[in-house]
Amino acid sequence: MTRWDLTAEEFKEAVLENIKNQFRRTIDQATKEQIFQAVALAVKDIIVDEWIETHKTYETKDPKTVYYLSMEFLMGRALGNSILNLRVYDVVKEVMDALDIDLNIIEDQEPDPGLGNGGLGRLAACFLDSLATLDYPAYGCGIRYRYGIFEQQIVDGYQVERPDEWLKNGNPFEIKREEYGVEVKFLGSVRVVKEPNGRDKFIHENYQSVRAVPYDIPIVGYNNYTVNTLRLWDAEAIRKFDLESFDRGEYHKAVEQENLAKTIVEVLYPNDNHYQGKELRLKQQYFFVSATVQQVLRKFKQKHTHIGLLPEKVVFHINDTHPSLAIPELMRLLLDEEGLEWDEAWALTTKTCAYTNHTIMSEALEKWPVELFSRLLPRIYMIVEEINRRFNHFLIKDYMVKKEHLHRMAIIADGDIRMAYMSIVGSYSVNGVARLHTEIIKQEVLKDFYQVYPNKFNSKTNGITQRRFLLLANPALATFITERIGSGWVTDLPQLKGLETYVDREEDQKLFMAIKQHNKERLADYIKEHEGINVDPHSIFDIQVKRLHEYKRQLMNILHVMYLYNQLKEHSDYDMVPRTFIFGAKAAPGYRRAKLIIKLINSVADVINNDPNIHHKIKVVFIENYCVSNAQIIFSAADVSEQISTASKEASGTGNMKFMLNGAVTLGTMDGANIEIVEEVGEENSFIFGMSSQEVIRFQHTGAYNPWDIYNKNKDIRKVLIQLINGYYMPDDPDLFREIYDALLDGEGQPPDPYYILKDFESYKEAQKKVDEAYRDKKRWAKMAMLNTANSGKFSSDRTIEQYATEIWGLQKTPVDIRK
Ligand code: 26V
Repeated sequence: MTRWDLTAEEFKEAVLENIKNQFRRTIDQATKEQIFQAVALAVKDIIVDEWIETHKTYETKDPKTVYYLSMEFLMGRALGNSILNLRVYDVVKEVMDALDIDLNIIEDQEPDPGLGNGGLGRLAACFLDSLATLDYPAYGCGIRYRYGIFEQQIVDGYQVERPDEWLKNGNPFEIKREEYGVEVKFLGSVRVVKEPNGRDKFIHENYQSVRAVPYDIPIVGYNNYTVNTLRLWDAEAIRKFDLESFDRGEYHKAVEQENLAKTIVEVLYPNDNHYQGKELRLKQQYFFVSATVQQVLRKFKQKHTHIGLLPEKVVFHINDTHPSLAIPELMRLLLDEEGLEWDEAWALTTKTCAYTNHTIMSEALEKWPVELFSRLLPRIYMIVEEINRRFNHFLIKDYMVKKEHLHRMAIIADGDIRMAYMSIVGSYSVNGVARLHTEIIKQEVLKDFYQVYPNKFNSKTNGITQRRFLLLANPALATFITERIGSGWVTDLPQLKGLETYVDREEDQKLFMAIKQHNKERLADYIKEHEGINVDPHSIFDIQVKRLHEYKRQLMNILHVMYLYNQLKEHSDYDMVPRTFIFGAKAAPGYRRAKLIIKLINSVADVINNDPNIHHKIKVVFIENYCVSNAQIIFSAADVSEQISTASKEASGTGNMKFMLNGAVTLGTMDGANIEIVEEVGEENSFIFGMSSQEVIRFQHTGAYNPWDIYNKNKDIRKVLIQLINGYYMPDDPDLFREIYDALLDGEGQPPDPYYILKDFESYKEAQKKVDEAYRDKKRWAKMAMLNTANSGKFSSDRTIEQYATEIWGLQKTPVDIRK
């Protein structure tokens, strides 16, 4: 059975059979969760035939393949997306309707696979969708974490983390591939012996090891036959069956190995943009990278006798530095297993690896202590040392770098291994994720490396998949668009430009805004159900959803809400369009200040939402547990998209693109991809404010910023700040938010207000005022919103992936044809 010849009758039969065989029940006895499992298995049945065909095609044609290595894949739910990409949504819906079952409720039974933190993991998921849709041979390679990103609850205004048990009922889409298991070795020591031919042989002894076993998840292309693979590695203990026969010493070791296996894949690190040198994290990194590289080489050797062909058939893409051990691991296999000389191995490695940088935040740059690294990965450390030694030598010889200046660029320095530097030296391509970000990398953060390797550096502006974030998440708007310009946009987003013809037609403006209204009501229902708050769907929906981080400045947003509330309290006739300020954000569990900002948002919400005297002009909502599945309800309901990071800090952002696609207007700084968004839609259709990245960088260099000057001059700001410490929002604990006040004004040893919140506040306030004015003019607003959708074509991950495929990876499209 393929997606093209599926009938309703067949599908229904398949679902009923699955319920019988899996649960010994009939459909009317089955729980919703069981029906979900049965439907998912019926869908998987369609997918698997095409999956097999795809891999047969790859087997025969033997095309170059990208292995996208990533610690994170923030996939979101698979069922709805799979049936949409298979184009069997209508058939499945018909069957469910006939059975009197609500398909949406069945979809809601699926746990949201949250194997990622935020932007970097979601980008990887969008890329997989585009790769499959564009017929490119690709694998996503990562870790099958037992627990994904924690589930956030808000208790008494505070974030509380609960484990995410996404595998509790099994995953109907995955297939365990026992036969592809490989061994990964840690710890121990390396003995060097001379071989008769004079070569050194490196023998890794007294190690502990685990067995890496892959689980494959299908990635269904849209409207084609391609089904690619997300390969997630699980860890199992080696030889666990003969535990009993071990003597005491070995028994101990066996238990250790058992524990090692269990702990490695236990949980996703919930940090975003903050590095901590944790041993377990390094184990995770080497575990999945070693398993992947070993398995890819094994497969390559089954087809090819000449290892020199490797770069023509394989590319390892390194998603941030987290999988950068692919570089020394590939070197190890080429040297120790294939017997290549260093120079040959290095030439192959540096033609096979490509690296993307996703952040310039210095606290996110990975550097592993030599002591830890060399103990855990003794052979890999020897290789990194040699890479460093040769790189230093090259700098001295070819670039006349003076010995005393080597330190700045060294891969190993001050007792640390700097992973970004190793990634650049070991890759043939280094890319940033938006134009500004790439420029900052080249001119500031990695300037020395840009001077040495100018040709490696390139820019690939991020993108998002319109299949999930418009076609699936906003069906009403999708239909509106297709009725006017046809359905080509689903795989060719720039066609949205065709909507420009309609932006001045009053009838279409009204329809467009009616769809927005419908989506706002859907979100209002969600908010009522989950947060118990009534919001007015006719108010402006002003939304900021993203990880909580100081540089993203959720604090500036809530301080402005406090300011508006003061205006309403001071002037009974204060004129503003009613506004609902919506937040959604997880904070890293150890990031104290971020968690305090969540508490502040909730405290402000409590006071404002319960004040009858402001006539519901402002509501503040914090949506619990922001994740891919509720994101699919949130983006389509926004009027205003808050993208207010301190300029230079947000590498790209991708939420900004999801809002734009769904007809929200950006209120933002000139940062990351916002710059390119404004370039596409025009400054007159956005609300831009704040310092430029150059100004921020200059201030950072000179340190010429004193927030007290602003505090003293600006009484509105002063009033808001004093409310942080006088118990206005926290009568029982007036000192709770003092930390925030202090950080903005004095900095406690740090520079004060390092993200320039007070500096940008006035200009943010002005921009917000303009939003209010613009919204009063219904036609003007409708046109702006429509123009945002119409001009979002550039931000499809299809465009991004075409650029990676042609400019970095050198892939050929390899379509799958089933109708032979
Ligand atoms: C960094 C770290 C540091 C070590 C500890 C664990 C951990 C986990 C995740 C990260 C990722 C930080 C980088 C990141 O997510 N960058 C985001 O990438 C998006 C996709 O390119 C981009 O749109 C966002 O602007 C950027 O912040």
